[in-house]
Amino acid sequence: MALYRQMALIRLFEEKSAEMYTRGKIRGFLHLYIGEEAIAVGTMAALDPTDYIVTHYRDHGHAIARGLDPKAVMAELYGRATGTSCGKAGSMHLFDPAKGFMGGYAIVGGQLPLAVGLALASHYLKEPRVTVVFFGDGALNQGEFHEALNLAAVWKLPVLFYLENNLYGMGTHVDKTYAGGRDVFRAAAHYRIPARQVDGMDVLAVYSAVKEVAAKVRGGEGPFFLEALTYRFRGHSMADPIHYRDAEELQVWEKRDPVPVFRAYLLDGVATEAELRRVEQDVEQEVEAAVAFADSSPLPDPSELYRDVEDGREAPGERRHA
Ligand SMILES: Cc1ncc(C[n+]2csc(CCOP(=O)(O)OP(=O)(O)O)c2C)c(N)n1
Ligand SMILES: [Mg+2]
Repeated sequence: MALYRQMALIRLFEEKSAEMYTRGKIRGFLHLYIGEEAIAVGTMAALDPTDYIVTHYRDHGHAIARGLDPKAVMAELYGRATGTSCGKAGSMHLFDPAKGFMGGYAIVGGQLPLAVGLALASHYLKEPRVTVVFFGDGALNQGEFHEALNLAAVWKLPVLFYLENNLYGMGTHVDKTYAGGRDVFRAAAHYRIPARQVDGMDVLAVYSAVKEVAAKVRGGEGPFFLEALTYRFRGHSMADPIHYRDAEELQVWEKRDPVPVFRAYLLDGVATEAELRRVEQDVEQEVEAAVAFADSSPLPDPSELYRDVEDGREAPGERRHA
């Protein structure tokens, strides 16, 4: 039930974000995680609170599943001072080191070397910490993807490379950009990193897979590569009219929508309709509260402009997230 609640929360949060973007309350970029919720929710449930998460710009689902407050996340999307990064980072750069959430990153693949660095630190400090780094199929062809896998393997670092293969990078199908074929997880074999696929539309399958492979990584076996097979139901960003994919393909994947599929599973002997409704009402209230919080929060004061920015103007020790 907790897994269902989180998936329903992320779905509704994303739908509400789209609405608020259309109303002009959220500006700039907005990339929705709708369709991929089972990955974030199943994964975070299987990790330890001390683990590190590093991710890409499609990061709202990961952040909420990791326990960042939806109010602070919505306020960040709105650019308000009460947001996770004081309203100065926005949708693509959610961040909360207290939760081990080491950031969403906008540069495709840029998070991979950062994750290897975090894992190197854990290795030196002998901390039993796993660094999980999410990336999309679009990151596969970046040089730093290979650099990161290679170094992690050479140094046997505790990092879980986590590919969310949703078949598209912006408007381009993975078959047109990646020469290695559909079983992308095989890319890890070149670096002798063990790898497997998981059904990214099945929250329980994700949970079991991550439990198993995170234990290996934590136990000192070196990196692991997990490929979750998934699909994004919306465009790349709010600016994308999705003319490039056919309606039939979407229909096939929508039948596997992780939220209603798991709901039906629960109804078959785990929960009653009334219990599920209560969860959904609860989630609606939580999302409404997040919107109300963002709406009533102030914009950052202009005097904040240079705080937390690496331009040498701030006094040492002044940084909030230090
Ligand atoms: C280095 C770099 N090149 C290009 C872009 C522009 N860009 C933003 S998202 C994206 C596609 C990434 O697709 P994928 O990794 O599959 O992630 P998804 O959006 O499917 O979650 C591109 C090319 C970028 N942000 N960074
Ligand atoms: Mg993709």
